[in-house]
Amino acid sequence: MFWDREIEALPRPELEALQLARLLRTVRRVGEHVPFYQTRFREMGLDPASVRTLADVRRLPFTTNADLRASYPDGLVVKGPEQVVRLHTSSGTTGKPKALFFSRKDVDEAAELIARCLVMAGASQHDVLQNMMTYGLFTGALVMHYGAEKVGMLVIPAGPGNSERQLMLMQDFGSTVIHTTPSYALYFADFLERKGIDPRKDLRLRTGLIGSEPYTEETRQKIEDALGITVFNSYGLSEMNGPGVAFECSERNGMHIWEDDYLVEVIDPETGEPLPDGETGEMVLTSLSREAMPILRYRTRDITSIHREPCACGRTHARIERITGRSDDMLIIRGANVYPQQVERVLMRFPEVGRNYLIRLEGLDEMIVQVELSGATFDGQLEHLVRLQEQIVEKLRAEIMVRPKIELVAPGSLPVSEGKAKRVVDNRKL
Ligand code: DLL
Repeated sequence: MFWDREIEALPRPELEALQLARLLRTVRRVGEHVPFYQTRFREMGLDPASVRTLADVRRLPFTTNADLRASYPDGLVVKGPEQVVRLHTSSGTTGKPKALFFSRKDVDEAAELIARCLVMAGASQHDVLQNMMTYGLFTGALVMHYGAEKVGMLVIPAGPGNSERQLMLMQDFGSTVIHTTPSYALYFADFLERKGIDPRKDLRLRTGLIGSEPYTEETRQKIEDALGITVFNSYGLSEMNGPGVAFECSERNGMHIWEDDYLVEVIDPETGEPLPDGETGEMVLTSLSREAMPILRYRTRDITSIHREPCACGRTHARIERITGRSDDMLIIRGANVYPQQVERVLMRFPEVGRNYLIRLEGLDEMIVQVELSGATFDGQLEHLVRLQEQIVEKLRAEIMVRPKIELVAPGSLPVSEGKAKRVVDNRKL
């Protein structure tokens, strides 16, 4: 099923022609109306009129997280006739957030992209969406909300947390689709198990739109098994409208990135040089349709690869691989490079492992992984637990080249946040 077949299945030459027209328009507009880019172009000796092909995108300057923070509150906004109608922010871990502005057309286009994603996941106006993301400055809930209304779904703006109320809403209004993070989906599955609710029998859930945090294929499997739903990976970032940038189709072999609105590159994060399709590196995105606040070559820091071969679903837009982490997520532990996702992949392959984990780094480079067990395993025999602990250490050592200490803990005992999961606590005194 397509929301807008014409654009979703546009033959690639036409898609690229559309991209080029939009790129040229974007470059011209920021060159005329955004002092930040005017300065950059001048410093680089770049005449915006000399940008003529899609490959010329490589001659444009990168925009970084630091640039966005430095231009807070509104340094990147186009000083043009378009009315700005909405503000979102992306919270950083430190200091000021990044402020993102939307024109009326931006709000509408973001909703269009969500509508494409929802229909791609098999949703229709007969569905009830329980939107369990945070409403407010975060893009996650509101952008999804507008898109789901466009499709004609009944949207329940539940927001995150308060599992009792989530369950009540699900039961009373027959929610069929949930939108949440992988960490909350797993937490909620635990909650249902503790309440003795069998989602397959007692609820009408069918589909999970799960994103906003990295997660592994193993975690997807856990969520699907625990909630009896099909999980679609959903990728986005506030700088590019929030959710709806890339999303899985029914083939679930990568996420289609909406190339009519986003020009995607993958680069070597060290050198900034472009990498060929299929190679893994940092994704860089240029917004092609944003009116209020276009961004050129945004360094997402998300690690993935891009594939442009045709997809069996009929869509022509490229696919990106599941994000394996962020270039700034990488931990250096005793000289080894470790991504939290590697740890998650190993842990979630153990059926005895429950639904949450936390990596703690202490003292002089000591790695401790706290692992929640499933209910049945936690109540099991001590020898079994000791053996399990050893097996986890061995599998992790083989994957990350570091021998961690494993602490097996009770289900539901590790902290969960309403927003994004915090997987690493670094208390090292190095
Ligand atoms: O998380 C937007 C969003 C909301 C996406 C709801 C999907 C669903 P930010 O708070 O700006 O925006 O965070 C963006 O989150 O650069 C990635 O590092 C990470 N991220 C988002 N989706 C995924 C995903 C929203 N499916 C940052 N897999 C991005 C891995 C993801 N990482």
